[in-house]
Amino acid sequence: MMQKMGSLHRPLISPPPSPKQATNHTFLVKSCRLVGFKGSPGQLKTQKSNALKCGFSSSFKFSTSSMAKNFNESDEYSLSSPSVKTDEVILLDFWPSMFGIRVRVALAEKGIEYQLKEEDLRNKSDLLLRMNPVYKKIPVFIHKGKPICESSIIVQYIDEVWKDKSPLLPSDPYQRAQARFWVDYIDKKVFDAGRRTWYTTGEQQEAAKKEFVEIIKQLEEQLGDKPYFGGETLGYVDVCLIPYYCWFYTYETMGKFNVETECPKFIAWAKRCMQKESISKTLPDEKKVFGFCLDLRKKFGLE
Ligand code: GS8
Repeated sequence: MMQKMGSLHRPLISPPPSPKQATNHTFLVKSCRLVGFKGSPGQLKTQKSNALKCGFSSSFKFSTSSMAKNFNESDEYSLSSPSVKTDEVILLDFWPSMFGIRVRVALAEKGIEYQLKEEDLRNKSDLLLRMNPVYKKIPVFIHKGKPICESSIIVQYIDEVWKDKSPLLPSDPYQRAQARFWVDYIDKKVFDAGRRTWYTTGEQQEAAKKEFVEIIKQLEEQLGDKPYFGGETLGYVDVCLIPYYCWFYTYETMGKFNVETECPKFIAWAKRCMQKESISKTLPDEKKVFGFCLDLRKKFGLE
């Protein structure tokens, strides 16, 4: 049975319901609107109790990027900058998603205010289904009412529209193609191998650990002696790769291995990135991600 589970291609944080889970959705974040909370203490209590249902009683924090605002379709916000209206920029997201985190990091790097709408992936909002009818997945970036889907495409879009601050993609076409190549490599390799380090057991898990380290070694080689994949400054590859770092604790603890011993330069790069506020304030707490995954493993009978 374990064998079968590990070989299935299922989305990491929205597994299909098993008969056991079909009646129990409490491990999912249920429509949490916690960012920039402005409600009454009573409302806050309700929100906390929803959060506790998600299984993060000890580690749950009511804070994320200061750039993100609580979303409500009827809400209006006063704007700090006339050129960036918060009602123009909405992100449909789910907090542990490395794909969503990419977009949040890009927005933080550029200093763009936005409204964050946390999705319940078991009960997707009409807005998500309307904005991403093809894949029905987060993240979806809605700019002036128009949706952009797929995290790497969203990050490129953000870079093109807000080009004045913190350019992410190189201006040289060849270098740009190289950056895209590596993000494509990350998309094809890191997510899947990473997932298998914590979501499988036995031989499959052993193979996943080896594969994961090989992938990271390949990336480390590409980094070379540069401070960032983008060179002297944070770039497109960095933004698309760093969200995985808050999952490393889960991969390493559940897989019982250590990436740093094999890839010290890669971990030094990740720590360097974490010194940037746009990243440290955006990535969720690694222990919170771990708690989330532990719950999933239990639900799937892997614990
Ligand atoms: C992947 C998005 C994705 O898998 C991207 O944006 O880069 N290639 C896309 N989103 C997941 C959550 S993160 O694992 C999702 O929305 N799943 C819901 C579902 O599959 O129903």
